[in-house]
Amino acid sequence: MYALKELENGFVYLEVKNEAAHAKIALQGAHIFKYENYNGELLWLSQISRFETGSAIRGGIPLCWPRFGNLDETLPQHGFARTMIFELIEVKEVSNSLTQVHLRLEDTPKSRKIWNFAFELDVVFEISATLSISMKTTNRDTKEFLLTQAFHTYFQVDDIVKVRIEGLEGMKYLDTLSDTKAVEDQPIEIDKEIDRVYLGVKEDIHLREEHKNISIHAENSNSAIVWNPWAEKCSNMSAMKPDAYKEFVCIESANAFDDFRIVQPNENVHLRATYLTQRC
Ligand code: TA6
Repeated sequence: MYALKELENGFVYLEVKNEAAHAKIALQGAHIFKYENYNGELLWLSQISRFETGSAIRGGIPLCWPRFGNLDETLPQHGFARTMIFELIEVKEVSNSLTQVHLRLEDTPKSRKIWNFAFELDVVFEISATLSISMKTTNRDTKEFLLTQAFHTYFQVDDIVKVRIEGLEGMKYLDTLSDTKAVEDQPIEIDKEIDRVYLGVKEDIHLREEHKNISIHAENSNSAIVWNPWAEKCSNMSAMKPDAYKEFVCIESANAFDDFRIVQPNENVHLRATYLTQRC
């Protein structure tokens, strides 16, 4: 089953239900903000997130595109895709337990004012017992463009201090809080603000909790960001309750920093992530 639904303020989202999962995807930003399977809810969503045109939903999987971060001051932080309305191209119920959703964003006079390139951004979700999401960027211009991008995925956790992130051991990272570089020497546990960009990432990342493991498999990505604002920054973040930091961790499969892409005219670049949840 699937249906387009509209909030009182006109905010439109697609609801998908099949035998394996229940999901909700806003047309703005092609932003999935709910994915629940037999293991429960995968994604964290702020209790005070706005659902308004022009404001990115706080939680779920914001799409950072055509920039990750704010190194390019001509573009908003994490780019503009997450506040643009995508066209719903197709919903395909492949089986009783797999629904494919295809959305597209193309350049507009509004986008060209801030990023003067012709492009197509195709986002495809596969909603089943696992969740996968892919972004395909096609350069429809006559000149090449730089692309950095990420799935800024907010994972719901039972208790942030009991979380353990494995798979990044041995990876170099940039600590954006201290602007220093280091090598990860152990599984990541979180008891303060963390904002690290890992480079050279090739293996799956595992988010482990007491009763749940989430495996993150990324394709065409060699960078990943681990972020939690902790208490002080959380209290200053928009659309986040002061203690929300206890409920989520962001693990973001990316093409960020040195892992950027240059997209040539009429060529395309894709980024894909698949999330497998297992009870233990
Ligand atoms: O991915 C980590 C990060 O870049 C943090 O530095 C923090 O800014 C977070 O993204 C949230 O950014 P947003 O623009 O969604 O508030």
